[in-house]
Amino acid sequence: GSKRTLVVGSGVLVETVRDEVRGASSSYGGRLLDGDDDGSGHDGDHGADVVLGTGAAFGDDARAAAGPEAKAALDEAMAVAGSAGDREPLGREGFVVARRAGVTVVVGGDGPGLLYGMFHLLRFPELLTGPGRPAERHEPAHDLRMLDHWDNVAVHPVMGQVERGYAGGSIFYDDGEVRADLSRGEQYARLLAATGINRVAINNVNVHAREARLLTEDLGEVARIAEVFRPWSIRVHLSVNFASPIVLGGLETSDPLDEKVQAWWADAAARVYRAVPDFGGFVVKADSEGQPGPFAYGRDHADGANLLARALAPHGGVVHWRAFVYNHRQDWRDRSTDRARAAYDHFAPLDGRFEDNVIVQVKHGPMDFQVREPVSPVLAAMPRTRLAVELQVTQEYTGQQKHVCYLGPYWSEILRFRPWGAGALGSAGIAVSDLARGGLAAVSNVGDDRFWTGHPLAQANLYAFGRLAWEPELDPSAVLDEWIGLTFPGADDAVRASVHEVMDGSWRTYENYTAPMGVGFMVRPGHHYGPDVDGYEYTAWGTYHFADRDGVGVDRTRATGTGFTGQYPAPWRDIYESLAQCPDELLLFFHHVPYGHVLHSGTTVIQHIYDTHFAGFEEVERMAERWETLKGRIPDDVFARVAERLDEQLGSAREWRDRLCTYFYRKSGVPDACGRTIY
Ligand code: GCW
Repeated sequence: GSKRTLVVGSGVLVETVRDEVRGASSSYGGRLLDGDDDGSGHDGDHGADVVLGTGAAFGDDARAAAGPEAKAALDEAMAVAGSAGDREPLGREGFVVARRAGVTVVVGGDGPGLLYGMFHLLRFPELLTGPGRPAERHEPAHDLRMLDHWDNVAVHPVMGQVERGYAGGSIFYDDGEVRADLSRGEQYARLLAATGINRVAINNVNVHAREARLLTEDLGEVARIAEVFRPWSIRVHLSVNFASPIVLGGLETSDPLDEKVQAWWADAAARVYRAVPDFGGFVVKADSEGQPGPFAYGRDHADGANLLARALAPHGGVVHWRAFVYNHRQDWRDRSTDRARAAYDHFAPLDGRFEDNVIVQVKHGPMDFQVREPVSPVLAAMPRTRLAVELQVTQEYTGQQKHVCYLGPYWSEILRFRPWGAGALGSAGIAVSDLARGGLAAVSNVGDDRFWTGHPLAQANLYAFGRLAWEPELDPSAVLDEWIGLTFPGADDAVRASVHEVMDGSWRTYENYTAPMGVGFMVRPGHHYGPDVDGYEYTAWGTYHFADRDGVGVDRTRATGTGFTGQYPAPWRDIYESLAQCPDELLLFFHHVPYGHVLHSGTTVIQHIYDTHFAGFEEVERMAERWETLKGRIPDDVFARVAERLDEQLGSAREWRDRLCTYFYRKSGVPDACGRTIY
């Protein structure tokens, strides 16, 4: 409505807030009150309807400008922003919202908090109208909320412009160069700030020759990108190649204990900070899938990570060192090697050896972003290390943005997982999100596609990641409703309900028609789209299901298998070990079982495979029907793009269903108890 908004404070981020209010006022009516009127914002007989400011800025002048009606809300907000008892004063990124006497006040801890507070009002417009509301204090659970781009500067012959990107080209690069026009990046920065993201790594963790040069020759270009993010409180990070001293510096070694190597990195870091004073730090994939690393010199990953950490420390930067280290040249005949064990085996022994500014970044599961995996045991094994949990927003293994797959519920389960159980007396154990003292990171799903994410509904995953990184305890279904409300403004309740219906259960639907009970993969090697049950079975990648005529699954028990269950603390080491206690949805991740094994659900493994695959396909049919009802009730282009992708999803789900059912029928010889068509 025609709100009169006063913004107080100074600095880049406060200016951003002013610009936003000015823009919103000119589109929706209302007015930004500033010094231009009569020296105060107070004109005629009433002051501001909305007051936004950083805590430090509310002196007498600002209070006078806000007008007498704002006093009650302002006093209350300031009190809640302050310290009390064992409560600390509001941090820089925190904000307080209060509404009294018809005035809404947002107090930001500092510029970032003010920015987040403003977006909070846009998300919950009811805070701008209606009756008073007691002050609410909001602060992020994690200081580091990061998106990683797997964007290449130069188009890679196999992986293209964006590795595992399903939304067109890169918003930063165009075949070999940083884009001259970064306006798309500006919109992206604003979008990310609105979800609460505050860090972005702008290049692929697989750092090829062209991309390596971002660290040296192209620093001016990196600075241009950083400039785009700065007004939105987002710091830029670079993925770097561990062999940079050789590749870029002409040295003969990149041994972390070599003094010349150390000096090279110290110099490199100093140069980066001269170009980008608020640079965030480095992301490193080392000794993984062909990337260079410390192993070449007989050093370990603490030596490697500390090398970079020491170079960055004087400037306030951090190293995100990825724990995704495993043998990708495994012999499938070798049953003693278990890829799931690798991250823990490499990293848990190093706990306590990392510098303070090292963050070990751990994929949420022990394998690789499958539709269902247990939570990585590394997250409970390194109490003296700052860990970050890495999620995958880009849908590499979850339908590649051709399928609807809302991942909020999955991430919520992961972040709420309690590695030490919930305690016999009901006292909660520690949640994974509390262990992640290095914050959350996720691979972005955004490209230069007109809908940003290829599938318009995949935007919800980007949104949910930001929201859950800020507050891991949020209900993912409510987060979905927030996204629907923001994306389809003005839509009626029935439209919202239909979109919700299509999306909310879509992760479990995807699971239903793909690899069963946590066994994973079964995708086409290389691009990872569509079914290929034995595609990886005899390869070097360590991703096997071991199906034969009698049964299926990976024996990861201590008693008879790879011993992976022993990487968990109690009670999970025992729950997962026990065939009787292991949750159905993870059964084939932990156990090799006969097809006739009876699940907790009461059905057999083989019948469960048939049932879930038929059900999954039917769920997609219902999603598509439901979507049809939205024709003409939401923007046509969005409707059409989603409809077209649902067609593809339907065909793909059918293919998954029939291949999986046929495969297991042929292996087991057990017919479907319901007599459905199996080929
Ligand atoms: O999931 C796998 C992907 C690779 C990726 C790798 C990683 C960037 O298939 O494309 O490489 O994970 O996380 O490093």
